[in-house]
Amino acid sequence: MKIAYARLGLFLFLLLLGTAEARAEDGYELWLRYHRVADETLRAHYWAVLNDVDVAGDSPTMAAVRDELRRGLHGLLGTEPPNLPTTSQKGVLVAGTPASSATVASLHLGAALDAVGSEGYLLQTAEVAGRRVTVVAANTDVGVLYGVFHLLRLIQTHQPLDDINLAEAPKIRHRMLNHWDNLDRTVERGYAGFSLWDWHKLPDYRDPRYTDYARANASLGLNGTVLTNVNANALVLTPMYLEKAAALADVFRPYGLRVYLTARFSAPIEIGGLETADPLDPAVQAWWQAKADEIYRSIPDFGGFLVKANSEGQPGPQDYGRNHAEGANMLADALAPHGGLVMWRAFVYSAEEPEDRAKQAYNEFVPLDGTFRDNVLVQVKNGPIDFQPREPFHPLFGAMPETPLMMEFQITKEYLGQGTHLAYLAPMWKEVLDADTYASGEGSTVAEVIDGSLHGYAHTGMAGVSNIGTDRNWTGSLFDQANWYAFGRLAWDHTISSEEIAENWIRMTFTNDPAFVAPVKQMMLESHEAVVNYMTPLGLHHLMATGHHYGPGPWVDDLPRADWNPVYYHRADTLGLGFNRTATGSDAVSQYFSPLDEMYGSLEKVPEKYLLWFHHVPWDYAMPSGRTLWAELVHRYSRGAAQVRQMQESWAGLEGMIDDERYAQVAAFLAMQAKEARWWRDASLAYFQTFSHRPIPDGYAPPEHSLAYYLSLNFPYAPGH
Ligand code: GCW
Repeated sequence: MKIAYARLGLFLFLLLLGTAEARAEDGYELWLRYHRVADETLRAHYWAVLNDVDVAGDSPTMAAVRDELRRGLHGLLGTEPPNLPTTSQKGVLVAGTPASSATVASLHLGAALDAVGSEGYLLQTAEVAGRRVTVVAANTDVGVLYGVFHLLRLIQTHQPLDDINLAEAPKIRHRMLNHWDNLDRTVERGYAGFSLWDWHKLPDYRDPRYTDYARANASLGLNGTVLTNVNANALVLTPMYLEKAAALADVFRPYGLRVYLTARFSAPIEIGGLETADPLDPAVQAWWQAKADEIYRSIPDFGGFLVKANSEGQPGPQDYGRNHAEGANMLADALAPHGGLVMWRAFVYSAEEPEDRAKQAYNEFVPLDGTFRDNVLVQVKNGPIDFQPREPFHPLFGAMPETPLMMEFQITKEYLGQGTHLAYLAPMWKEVLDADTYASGEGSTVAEVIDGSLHGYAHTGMAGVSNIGTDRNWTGSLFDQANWYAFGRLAWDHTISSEEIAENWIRMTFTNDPAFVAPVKQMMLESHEAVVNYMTPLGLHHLMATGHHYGPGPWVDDLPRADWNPVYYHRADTLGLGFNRTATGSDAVSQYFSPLDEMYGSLEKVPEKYLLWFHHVPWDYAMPSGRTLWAELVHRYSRGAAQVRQMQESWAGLEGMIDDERYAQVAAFLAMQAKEARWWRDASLAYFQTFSHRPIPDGYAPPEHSLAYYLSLNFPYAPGH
């Protein structure tokens, strides 16, 4: 079926879709849930404004635009206008670029379009020949696609389409998902089934789900995806797998989504038959150059390599006495002729080094500032340890003015309740993005570092470790969809509030009913703090059980490396609790710019949320609340557990407002979360009490079981490991 590029009446435009199949409410649609606008007046308004649809251009991307509009408008508006009298003035929707659409060209949007760049768009109400026109205009087809998703969002969230005047452009250039997906389809830290990539059936079978994945990412403006785990397998660089990756790239291309792969540093040995992977060896360099040429022959717009090197056992340049820049630059040189990038991770900490793990990446990378090639970005986790429920921002942000630093967030909730707990992560990410590094005096936020405005980086990026898998609802838990959604929205524009993102998501995913939206938004906004409270309050960190990281394990002290043990991080003893990172301890505070070094280093001035991150604090220390540290700890753990019970109650009050299927799954998961929050609280307090030797204060329940009971729990097959 070929759609004419000329103007079509909405009725005709939608008719060409055919009949929509009824779908069960299983979460598959994500936030792209285009269900009928029930309010007839509003629907009549949309019918009037969008009475004709004029989508110009015949590229695959414009075909995707037409497909999405048809799907969206068909679902939201139905095939026939409501029985209400619509306004006499019928409008037209025009979507295109000045090159593809005569109407767009006639509007002379030059300067405004210049300002939104190659991926941005304008969404405007205009008048052409006396007729109201709603214009989605961009410089490129993918910009048009992003704009159309925005328009659909306005309708999904029931915004009227009068006098729109929006200009949108991404603040960050490389907006990436990182899949920690293995070639055998297991997913490291994945809690939503197996990998979406069915390598065995690729390239011949292109699961339609790949297209829906691309649609979802494009709806957020994500433009890159790393298909494979950073704990990399060199096989993905062999011809057989490159052909498979190329098939995925073909599916994703119309949606503006580029494919990247992880490069195992020792690949020249493993699949190239060389004796070494030394980055300064000419044969090694030639091998990577030939490999890059080969990749670009099948994936002409290949994005580049993401690399984890000399970290947790992965091979790297240090195996040959070379530094991270020498390793990254060698790969960068191979990719440069093709315009490819290297995203080199800064998540390194050495097995031999006795230094505080929180300090090691900074020590390793700051001296290399300015020595990386132009097509290298250094990818830094949000905090200096490892995706904990709360960490202060990583001190590398602001400390490498000559090297583009990109942000790595973890969307999958390895340390925040994994596949079931409701934890909306936008507030956690915003806390980091909005943190002031003081790198160039007051007002130098982490966001300004990574969006390039502070140091003028040529490349800017944000990566999110994916939480997506084969589960029908994509993310295992429905509320984990909100984290994929929030990551994408923040990668596009880090200034949007957590609240606005949550509100959009709830309306698009569930319903616009304010009686549902308000309490659910409240739950979401408080959920991250609840997790911090029942797992790691007051700056505690890395207390999860070994390996799978499921459940509490603050007592673990027998792992081969000191810094894999929770006891390394909490340092509980009879005197107190917490890691002394002040000048009398590891002096990690000195890696922060003034006045943060002094603030974090002072017991009086350190923000309470980071107290035990930076200080070893006596059990009877008087907290701002008037409680002792011990009593405050009991209070926080108890509050976290209570917050979850509160969420459960709020949700119970919403029964009947959405479909039973999704309601029931959330209710069941909240019940699990309540049980596990209590487990976290009780196990942690039972354990810390063996050091504090103080009673549980009046009014707080004692742990339900003995410490021995919690120690005996064992989950050999917890997922994601
Ligand atoms: O968070 C830790 C995880 C590892 C992961 C590592 C990393 C991919 O426990 O599973 O490995 O970080 O980020 O490299």
